[in-house]
Amino acid sequence: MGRTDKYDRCWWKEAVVYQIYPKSFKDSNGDGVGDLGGIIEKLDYLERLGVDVLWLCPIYASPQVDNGYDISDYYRIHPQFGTFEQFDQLLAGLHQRGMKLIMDLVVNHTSDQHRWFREACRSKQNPYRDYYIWRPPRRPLPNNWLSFFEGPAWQYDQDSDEYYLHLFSVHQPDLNWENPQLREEIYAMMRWWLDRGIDGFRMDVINLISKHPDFPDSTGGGAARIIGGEYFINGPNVLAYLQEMRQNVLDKYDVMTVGETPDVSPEEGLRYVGGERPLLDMLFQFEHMDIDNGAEGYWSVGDWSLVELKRILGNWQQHMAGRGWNSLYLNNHDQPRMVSRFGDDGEYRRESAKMLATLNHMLQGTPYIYQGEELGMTNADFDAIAEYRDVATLNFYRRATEEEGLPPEQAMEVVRYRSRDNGRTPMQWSDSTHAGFSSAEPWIAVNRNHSLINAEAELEDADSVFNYYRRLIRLRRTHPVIVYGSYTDLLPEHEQLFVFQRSGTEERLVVLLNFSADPVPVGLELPGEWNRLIGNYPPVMADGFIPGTIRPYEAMVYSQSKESLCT
Ligand code: TEU
Repeated sequence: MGRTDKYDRCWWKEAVVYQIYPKSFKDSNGDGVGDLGGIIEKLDYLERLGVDVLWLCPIYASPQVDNGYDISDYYRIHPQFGTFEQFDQLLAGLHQRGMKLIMDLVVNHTSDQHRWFREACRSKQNPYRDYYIWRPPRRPLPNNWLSFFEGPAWQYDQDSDEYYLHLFSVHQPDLNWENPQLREEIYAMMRWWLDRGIDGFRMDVINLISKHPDFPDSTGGGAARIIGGEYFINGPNVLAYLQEMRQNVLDKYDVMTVGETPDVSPEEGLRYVGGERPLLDMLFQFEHMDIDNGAEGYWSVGDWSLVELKRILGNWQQHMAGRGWNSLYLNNHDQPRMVSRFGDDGEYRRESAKMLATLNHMLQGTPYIYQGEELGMTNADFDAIAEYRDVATLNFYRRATEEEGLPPEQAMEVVRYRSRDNGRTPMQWSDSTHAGFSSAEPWIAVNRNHSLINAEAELEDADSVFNYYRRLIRLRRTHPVIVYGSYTDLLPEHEQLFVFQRSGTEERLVVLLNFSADPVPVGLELPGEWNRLIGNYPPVMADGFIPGTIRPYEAMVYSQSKESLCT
């Protein structure tokens, strides 16, 4: 890898992560729901793609109100997903292939069916009562905080005449991290999974675990995108808890951690991932995911601009450089598909899928691929609300149409754009019935474009989105500048082009991306000899030169050796 001793090298910086949403990945036992057996079947596929790490969304015991983010037992696998025998087989299969596994850690809340919560509900004296957050009744509610999934964040418990806090659904009561015993239980559970051999955690809404002890009413003035957020996002003790977690658990293992952190700025982000001994390895920041929020926030759609996207991503690049580390993602199980959102899911679907992939793999940070992204999968394209399954989507639709009188067509327009189900339709493995995902009717409908977009076709076609991803991932292995080089935006004000430079000890790259359906002149002086590394169109110029015009949704990466410039 050349003179890499100059870099602060880590395996998780060099890795490419693939995110699996188990319910929608592959069904092996014909019940219409994806499972561990299905993932095991597809290990060769993942190895062929070339990814290093799998991130598995929750597979724990759960009533599935929020598809597994409502956990009723951290030490059991939900029977629909499989058994521990299969889990161990999956882990061994990955490790044999030199791949790693990280699991979702969901410890801001549990399911209301968790034993702790059931005990807590028995009486105010129960030792588990304090594992959750209870407030005495106050008219009309303990405070005005809202849940991420609609309505007040408080639920009344008749038996005890108290309210409990739930920042997500009513069936996801928030844990009380103030309680040291609860924290110890969580650390023990983490050690238990790590001792089983897993390689790290993705930590669900980890910056929400510490709430302001006075539970004040929100004046709505904070930057946070949800009422009350200023009192529970990056709360007073969150860093202390993470420090304790590191000391009690993470320091003892060579693992990777990525914290999911809504509403974190790069400055705040550095408090988690910066400094001599970072608390976490990297974060999922949300700024670029909030770019198209409309005037009424998340459930309204606004315009986004490339200049703003570049500003956000560039700002994270700059802040993390040499101080922290970025995670790179353009979609996941909570977000619309990236081609439908930032590219063109019609005429230029393939080109724009590859162009966006180039962006995600060429910035500094660890790229995350969300299942199906490597096929250029698009938004769900459902016609009726009855086809949607996501609790957040259905809650929004009910509020909008029943409480606020929004015409159903208007509510559906937002749902079709924004719904988390856009990313949750089954993986499109083939053009056969149910897209080869299952032999039975899937729990959520398959996208009707599976006859055109599917893994079988992608694997065969040398020019496919899938094979472009393989090439991108391979480049990372041979060009350390992709992982470690510094970042400079060369055209920050350009409205259609994203052009940036990466500069390492031996090599310089220029990445040129066209975010529009028009051919656009580059208008940049890029002296010297350039070698084309990858592109999503056939080259027009002889090697050595960068073309002056970029075609619709074109992506190109050019490299220049620094030595060649000096001699
Ligand atoms: O998501 C947290 C979160 O912030 C989302 O609810 C977000 O507001 C929404 O998806 C739009 O951006 C995590 C998980 O990723 C999500 O699947 C869970 O539903 C949620 O936590 C609760 O565990």
